[in-house]
Amino acid sequence: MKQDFFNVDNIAYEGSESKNPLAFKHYDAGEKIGGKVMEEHLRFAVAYWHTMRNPLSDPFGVGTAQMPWDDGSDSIDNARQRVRVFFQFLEKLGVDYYCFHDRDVAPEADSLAETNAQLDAVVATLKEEQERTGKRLLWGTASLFTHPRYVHGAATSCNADVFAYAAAQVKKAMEITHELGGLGYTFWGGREGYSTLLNTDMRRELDHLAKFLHMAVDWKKQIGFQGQFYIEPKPMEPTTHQYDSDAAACLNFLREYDLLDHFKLNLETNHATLAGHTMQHDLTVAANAGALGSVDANTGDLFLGWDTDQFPTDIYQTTQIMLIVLEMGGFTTGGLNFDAKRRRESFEPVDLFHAHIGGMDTFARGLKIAHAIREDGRLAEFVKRRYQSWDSGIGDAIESGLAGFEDLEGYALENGEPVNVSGRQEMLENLINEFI
Ligand code: XLS
Ligand code: NI
Ligand code: NI
Repeated sequence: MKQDFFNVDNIAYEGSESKNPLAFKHYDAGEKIGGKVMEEHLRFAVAYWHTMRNPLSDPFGVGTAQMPWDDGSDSIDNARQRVRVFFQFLEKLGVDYYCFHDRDVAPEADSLAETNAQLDAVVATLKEEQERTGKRLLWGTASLFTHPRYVHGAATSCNADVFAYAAAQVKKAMEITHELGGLGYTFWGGREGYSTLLNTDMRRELDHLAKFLHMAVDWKKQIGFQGQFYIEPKPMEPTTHQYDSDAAACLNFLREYDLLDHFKLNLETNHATLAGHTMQHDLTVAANAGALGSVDANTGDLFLGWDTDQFPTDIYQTTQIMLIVLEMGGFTTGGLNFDAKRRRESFEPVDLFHAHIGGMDTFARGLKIAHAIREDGRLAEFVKRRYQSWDSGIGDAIESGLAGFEDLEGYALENGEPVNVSGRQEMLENLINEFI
């Protein structure tokens, strides 16, 4: 592509002394942290929907984003032009992965057949650009929430025809993800939930959702798609209650319907906090189940109670995330997808760079700090010692199933009042701050 719409050079690492706003201060793709270079640890991805398609509108005002490359039409030429600009952006930013919804890349036509044909046409351009640049698809997905047909949900719609339509759409989205060599496929249940229980048969809707996912698993086998399936939890918005509300709810659903072997979770920071959890909490729940797959890297606003999808800037938070990612041995198929948008006031194309540079540098620092905390070892050692009563004696007997209530009564009568020691929360908070 000849025309450069950004007027920005490739973003380089200049080190922490640099005052250049269009440079990395901490993210140095090739720098080794532990056994791996930073780009392999962090596996950043850019979200097509926010970067290329989000006009930055809000409930009170129209979009403000300047997109000089976009003629505003639903033509295939325009869709292809966006793809080329997007890859130019990935190249300049130095990010290797991206994620998209089917409807982000190609417009919906009057019939499903026509829509699929349009999608194929744009996928050919995506493929060309992937081959030209070596960039890869971290995961694909289908938008089952934008079109009015999904007003009552998709797989959980009261209308069986809508279920069928959604199945056809996901089938196609899986096929193009496969064709593009995608490393994963995400299910976010945009409208899989309810606005009121007065009109809802929850049991039936959940059974249908499970059927839908089983069909997807079958289709995956049939087409030989080896990528990882993810479920992305979110508690609410657009619906009052979403069935995939948090990590624990998703895991319970997957276990109940015998789907756990086929799915991992894609956790989003702003969704965890909307659910009333820290991201650290949801990550830990998923990791404990061996189901932590990928991360939608963003953050919410302390004062706004909705999914504001802001770029991560909080080093404390990225440190907590990277502590858990390092503890599980790093990402395999997943990565850090910036499911994040600029503020409505940041409408110039160059702001896309500032936003991503900030997110990447914040995660680079989180990675370095988390690695240093692990090398230091005091935190892990403290936790290990806190549970040492379980390593021998009565604790060991309980854990090994050798003691029952009677044995424990005998032990407690003999042992007298247990002696506790402090949890030292403040000391540990100070310890973390030593590294930040
Ligand atoms: C919306 C979700 C969505 C998914 C992909 O809140 O985060 O963007 O990541 O459908
Ligand atoms: Ni997301
Ligand atoms: Ni979100």
